[in-house]
Amino acid sequence: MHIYNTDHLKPNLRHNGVTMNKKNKLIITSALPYSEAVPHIGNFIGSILPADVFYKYTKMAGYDSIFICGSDQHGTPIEIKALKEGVTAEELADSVHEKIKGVCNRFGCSFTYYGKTNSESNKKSVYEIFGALKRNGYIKKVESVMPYCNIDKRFLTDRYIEGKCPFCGFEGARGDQCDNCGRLLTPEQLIDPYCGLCHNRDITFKKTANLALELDKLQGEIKEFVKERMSSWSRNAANKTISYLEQGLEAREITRDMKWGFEVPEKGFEDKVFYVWFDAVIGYIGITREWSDRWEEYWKTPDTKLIQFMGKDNIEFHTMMWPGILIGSNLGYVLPHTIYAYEYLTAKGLKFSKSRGVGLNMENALEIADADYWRFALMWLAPESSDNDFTIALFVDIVNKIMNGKIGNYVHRMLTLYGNSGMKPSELGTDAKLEDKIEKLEKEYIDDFEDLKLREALRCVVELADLGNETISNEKPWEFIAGGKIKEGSEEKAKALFGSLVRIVHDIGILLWPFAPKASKEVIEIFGAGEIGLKRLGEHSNKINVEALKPVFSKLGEAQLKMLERFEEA
Ligand code: B3M
Ligand code: ZN
Repeated sequence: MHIYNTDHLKPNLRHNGVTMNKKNKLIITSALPYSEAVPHIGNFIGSILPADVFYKYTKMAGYDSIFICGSDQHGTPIEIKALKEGVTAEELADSVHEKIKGVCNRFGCSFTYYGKTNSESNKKSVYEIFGALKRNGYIKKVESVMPYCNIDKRFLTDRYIEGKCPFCGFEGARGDQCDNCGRLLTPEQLIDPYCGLCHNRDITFKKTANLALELDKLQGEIKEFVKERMSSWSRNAANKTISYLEQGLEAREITRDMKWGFEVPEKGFEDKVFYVWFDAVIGYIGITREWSDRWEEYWKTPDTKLIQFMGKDNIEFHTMMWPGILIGSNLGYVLPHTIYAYEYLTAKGLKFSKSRGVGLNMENALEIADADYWRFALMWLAPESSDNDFTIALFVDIVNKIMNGKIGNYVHRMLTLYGNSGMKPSELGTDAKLEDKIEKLEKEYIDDFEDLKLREALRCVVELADLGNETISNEKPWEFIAGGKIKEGSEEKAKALFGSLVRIVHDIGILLWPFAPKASKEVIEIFGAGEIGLKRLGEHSNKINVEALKPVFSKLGEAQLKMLERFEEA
């Protein structure tokens, strides 16, 4: 499944499976984090981080790409948390939004724009799309009975009613979804429901009318869309979607009996708001619209590729409801090209869930170690094809043995050797056998990215360091040096060997960029400033400022280990 065009890369780095000749625009998105709390690192690895890593790659490769993300601000949890804290929902959502934006920034994320769903531009998009869906005959009024808590005196929307899942039997399933099997639910489906606020069972089901999106009418077109695109999705996204489609789609309510959200512009529904997921997916468009007047150039160009990263619990909304909204409104927006859903990164068998309060959040994480360490280690463990368990011991091993032990060590050893050799950059040559191996690994790195195997791409960077370390051990470059210069008679061999080994340092600097941007910059600056791009691979002999060498990565210290242990008990 080769999806992108790599024509603009050096011939030796071109991707084999080129399927297009035209340079497509790319919109890369991450699922929008709820601005209810700062995400835990398990949420971060589930979508923002891989989206950012991939976006950085596309920039290095020269694509016309934008990276859109933002805070998902509506919904019951935020309304209720604000109620408890004595602030308005908007105040809470905006203050947490600023925090998330800040911490993502400190994590080195390079969003083209980080917006929020509760914005004027998103409201415009929501109303336009809703209007079109209505005109096109895909909105109907549905009467339903909704649970009402007689103690709290409010409707218990979505997750504020809990009970047993009718599908898997999980206790603590919520009114909108079961956290265990991932199935979407309606409150009436819950067995033995209780109020998620006061935990009482004094619940009455009351009649209320809402508006629903007629996904059943769109089923045929959604099926076509899924069939056509599925081959470039992650397997979990494809499989889940197929099984949902086999069961048949039903109309889904897009309005709710609550106050916090966009009010519904429809007679008789003025006291309701749009359902959070309706304006959240449209948020991808609304946020781009706030970013720039050029938003339509991306969203309405038919060959734009929309590449969406998310956690596996967001699959159904993105593969059925979201395309249903786009197809039904028929306003010329592109449909998702790639849906890439991550499995869960668990900690001691638990999901790093903000609602359940387990695990490290992004802010705590940065107090312990710099962003590069987390980015690298999390991508190393990225749960691409199955759930993965995060442990402190693994984190320590990745930092100490791989980042410091393999990469940091190689960069340092090799540049020190080069510094001792007295060679000028222009004297560096190439060792044909080594160059072959380097280029093979670099090509693999690109292929992996093009196939969205991000953790495999990271492994290529480490293999490059392995190649360098092994070559140093076998070829003993220090034996070519005496008295601060290359020994007479071995110039040819030394130039070739040093040249390729220094190239490895330089190229590691470039290829690290998506994963560890700060370290990448530091390495690249030794070779002269300028933009980091794949075109620069192998261009290591213009300038080498060995004096600028600093440790790229260091081992975790005692104090850091102590802080980590604290979280292990949490
Ligand atoms: N906020 C759910 C989540 O963070 C939701 C994603 C919205 S994407 C449009 O898991
Ligand atoms: Zn209650």
